[in-house]
Amino acid sequence: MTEAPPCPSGLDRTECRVQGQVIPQDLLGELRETAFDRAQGDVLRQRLEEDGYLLLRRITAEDLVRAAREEVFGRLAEVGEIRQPVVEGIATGTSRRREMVADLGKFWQSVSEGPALRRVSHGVAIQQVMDTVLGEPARAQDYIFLRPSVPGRATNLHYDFPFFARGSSRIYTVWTAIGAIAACEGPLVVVEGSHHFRDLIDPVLQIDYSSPGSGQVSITSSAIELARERKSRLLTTAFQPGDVLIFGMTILHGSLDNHSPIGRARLSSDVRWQPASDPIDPRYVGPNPPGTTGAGYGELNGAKPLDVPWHVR
Ligand SMILES: O=C(O)CCC(=O)C(=O)O
Repeated sequence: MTEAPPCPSGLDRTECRVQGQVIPQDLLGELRETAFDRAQGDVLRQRLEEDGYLLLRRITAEDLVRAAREEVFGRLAEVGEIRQPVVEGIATGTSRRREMVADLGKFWQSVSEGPALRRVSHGVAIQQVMDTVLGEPARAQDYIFLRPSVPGRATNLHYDFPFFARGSSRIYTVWTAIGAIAACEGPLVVVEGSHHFRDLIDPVLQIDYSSPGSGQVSITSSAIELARERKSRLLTTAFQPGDVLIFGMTILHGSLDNHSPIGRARLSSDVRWQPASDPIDPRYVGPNPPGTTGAGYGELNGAKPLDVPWHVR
């Protein structure tokens, strides 16, 4: 991958910001890496249980990741949002998507279903990883959350339960870095030990996800204060192309701020995986998945033209 780093590579701690604030050094930590070995499913499961997540480096080959990046950013360049050369992912700050596209949801579905992207998000490499992690054949939902996150966009801390609570009770998110993501480009962040915060998790598990009003629990108060009060840390890393972070439905996660000084969009995908033998939530599978609300791909933040900021899921 040829993109030049916009801020120092590696985890430059001074570049880690959340909700507009630099994370104090004592509240910041690095996600622990695990080596992927197909013969060591037990070790992976134990680590997932302990840490609440698995960080596996460079799972998908770099040429496939690059092709996916070029495909997605190429589509966004067509609507005036990304500059050439598209692999650099530099946002123009403007958008012609509304004028050029009749249906924003359909447009986003077509980007989200690009063949090069799918070779990464649903490819052989991640399939092998998830078969190994689950210890049985794994299946991915078809619906994909593709996130070109420009400066000004970030994801608040949240638990994924009850969002993906129908179907299997053994669902994992596989979040994939589609290109390098430096500390200033809004990498994923996990709250250390938050898979044990019973006072937060238990009420989340009580949510009646089948009632129309039920939504996701998003922590909009200060992430830094939350880490301090709980004697925890915000864990992140400088992601490399093809890295994956795997986690369950009950760990607090979100993103750091993207404050790239050169306006680079951070590109990632997240997809839910589960044992193939478990029932699957019909909202997220099939040729036209209805999605959580029934609006299909149109309900996703990715469907919003890149000139719109967001600070929610
Ligand atoms: O990539 C992000 O900003 C958030 C990802 C996320 O919330 C997820 O993978 O569940």
